[in-house]
Amino acid sequence: MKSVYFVKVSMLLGIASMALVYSLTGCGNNTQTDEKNPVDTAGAMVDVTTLTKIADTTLAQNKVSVFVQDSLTSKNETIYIQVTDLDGDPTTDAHLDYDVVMDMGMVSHGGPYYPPVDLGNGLYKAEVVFIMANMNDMGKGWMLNAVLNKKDTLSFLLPVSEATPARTIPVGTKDDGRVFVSLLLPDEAKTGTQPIDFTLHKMDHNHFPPLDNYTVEIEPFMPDMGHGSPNNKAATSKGDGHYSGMINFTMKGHWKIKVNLFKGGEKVSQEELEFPVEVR
Ligand SMILES: [Cu+2]
Repeated sequence: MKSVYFVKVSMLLGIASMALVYSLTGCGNNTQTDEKNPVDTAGAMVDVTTLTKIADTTLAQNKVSVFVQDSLTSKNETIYIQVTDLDGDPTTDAHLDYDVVMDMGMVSHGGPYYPPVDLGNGLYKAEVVFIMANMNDMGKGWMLNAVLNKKDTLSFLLPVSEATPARTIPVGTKDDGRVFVSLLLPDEAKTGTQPIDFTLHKMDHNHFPPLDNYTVEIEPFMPDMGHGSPNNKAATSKGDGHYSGMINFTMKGHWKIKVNLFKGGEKVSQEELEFPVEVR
């Protein structure tokens, strides 16, 4: 309890001071120009009817809707943006860009996000890491600013609540300062050996570049029973800040995954992170 609170407060202070530096230096360019290959197109079979619409808006010729899986929490999330004509038929020739900003009242800041992936049929996938939750009485919270066909800018308020347990945690590092470590495993997992994915982003003023030169060492253990598991594999870089490894949950129950960042065989994270997982 106490440590969670501590992480929140220290993260908030870090963000506030960063945002202050940002506004003082006035480096006003928050666009990620990195248009590399899409991270993955595995989501190409997304069925919009299974998603939850959280916002929409109607323009002169188009309707733009924002969908999520269930709801948004402070972690690595996938958002879907759909562009249709006024009758609801997909607009296939649209050009879409976006960024995310958190308005905290006195300050605002960005967060890590990836260029949109065109899934076809007017549907776009946007991967965003919400490094904190919206806070009551502190500004408008997270906003997604979409730019349609390089002319219409649309702002959508995003309801981002606290992820419990935490899935995106900042940690100090030797070379990259504060690094946001995001676990992409669901809150509940099944027994057995399975892939485990992370993303790593650092904070450079108001930019959040992905980090590729790490190894994410994982050690699952059961705190109530005092044992771990064999045959785990550290998560290694797949590019664009994405990491993949293998984790083995040998029985049902309450597990914790200890996480440390390594670089060139040396431990470079300043403290060990712990991600709780319920295995059913
Ligand atoms: Cu914030």
